Amino acid sequence: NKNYENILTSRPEPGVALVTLNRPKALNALNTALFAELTEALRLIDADREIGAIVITGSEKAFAAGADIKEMKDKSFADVYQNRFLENWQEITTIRKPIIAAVSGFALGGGCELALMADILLAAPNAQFGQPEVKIGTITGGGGSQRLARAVGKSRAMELTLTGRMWGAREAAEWGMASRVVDEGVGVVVREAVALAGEIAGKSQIAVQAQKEAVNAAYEQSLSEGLKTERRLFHMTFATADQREGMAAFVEKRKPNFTSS
Ligand code: CO8
Repeated sequence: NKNYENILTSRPEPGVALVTLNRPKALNALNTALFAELTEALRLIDADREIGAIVITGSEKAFAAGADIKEMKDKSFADVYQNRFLENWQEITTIRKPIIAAVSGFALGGGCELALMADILLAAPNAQFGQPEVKIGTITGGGGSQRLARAVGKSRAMELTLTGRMWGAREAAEWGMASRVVDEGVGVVVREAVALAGEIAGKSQIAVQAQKEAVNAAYEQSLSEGLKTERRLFHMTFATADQREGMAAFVEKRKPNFTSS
């Protein structure tokens, strides 16, 4: 485990990597340094054959309170445009392994957008989501307009981004943005996310990653292209040892021994 300044990484159970955003004094505001560390850590985890799924979390009080306003406030158009400010955020969406966001407390602005980049979102009862950019004279810049609209629908996305009001865990789950609200209690959402990640990591990694790619096609491609992508990936699994092993194990009434090959 590398030592980072703004994040913590650990392996809470076999096959699972846990990345904890760790700038508690700034409520995990996402500055350039934190994001550079996060993307580097995720790239290393993606290349690690021991890991099958990833959990990203923050603290009890804040998943992340947004992009770092203190870092942004004096930047000019030329600065942000020419230096492609925060454009590297989208690297997270190129990670092959499933990413679960375990959200407690504030997930605002870029913090909400980061949670929306995850493949699965679990919310603690105290989770508070929001896209408050409009209140500080700017707009969503990390996918809030696109991913939030896809997750909750146009009318809600408009209302939420145009007012900047917060919404809670229950609303997020009702609207389909989060898959569920977990029980009350310190760290429960992280434990649930780690258990879910462990369950996923125990499957064929090739199948898991192809399945993630296929679902993501639903958000990137037309229906007919997405269906074609799915079918190609489905056919591709027939070139893997894991497909032969999985189906043989079913017929022989035994547990499969996946080798991710
Ligand atoms: N940036 C920098 N510092 C922050 C941020 C932030 N986003 N949020 C909180 N902090 C700091 C505070 O300044 C404070 O520091 P200090 O002790 O030095 O004054 C410390 O964290 C604790 O915060 P508060 O005292 O404010 O704590 P409260 O419990 O009173 O309030 C809130 C918590 C409601 C979360 C409040 O801190 C807040 O409103 N924060 C700002 C939320 C916000 O506006 N976020 C959106 C930022 S814009 C954005 O994210 C754009 C994303 C673009 C992505 C582009 C990708 C390409």
